[in-house]
Amino acid sequence: MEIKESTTFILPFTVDLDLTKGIMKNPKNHIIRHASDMKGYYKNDEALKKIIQEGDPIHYEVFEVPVPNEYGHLMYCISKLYPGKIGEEYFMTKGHYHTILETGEIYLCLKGEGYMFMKTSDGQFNAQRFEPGKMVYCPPYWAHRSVNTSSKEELVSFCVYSGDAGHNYGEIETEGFPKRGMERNGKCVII
Ligand code: PAN
Ligand code: ZN
Repeated sequence: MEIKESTTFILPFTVDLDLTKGIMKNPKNHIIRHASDMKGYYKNDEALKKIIQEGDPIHYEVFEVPVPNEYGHLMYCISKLYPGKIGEEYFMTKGHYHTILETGEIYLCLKGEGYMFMKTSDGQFNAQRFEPGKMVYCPPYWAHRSVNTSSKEELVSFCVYSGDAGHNYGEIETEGFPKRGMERNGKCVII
């Protein structure tokens, strides 16, 4: 067997997921983002400040058992985005491009409802619906963010992407997405 320098040889393993709770058991990394980690992302800064002052609730969680960050390996995680709104805008993840732009990602929705918002650096925008059993394919070159449009349920997805993809948050942090998920008359409008 020839082992390439680019791709570390590791032993096979199994991971336990709890699909009803939307968690990975014994994750090695557990990222928790609170409302206070989302400064500058929402349209209504004042509404965000108020929510931070009123207890700074958890916004979303990511559970990972990481593999080598290398070509050939497949990174995977569970992403759990809580329901809520900042003003009229539904809770969302920060969103990012992959550092290696030419790497895509699969999101399998396990629970809840919402959208995957995607955009390209030349201004294209695309929104795909999340419902349990729907798999959204985020192709290479597209930045992506999840939006939870439920009033009561978490949006839980299982994600798989290339081990060497990396995350680039900088551009989304400053430029955002061309559209937002807003509640109008009890429904989500993308404007
Ligand atoms: C996902 C995201 C996860 C959290 O695992 O990292 O949903 O969203 P942010 O990274 O935008 O905070 C993914 O797309 N990984 O590549
Ligand atoms: Zn990603």
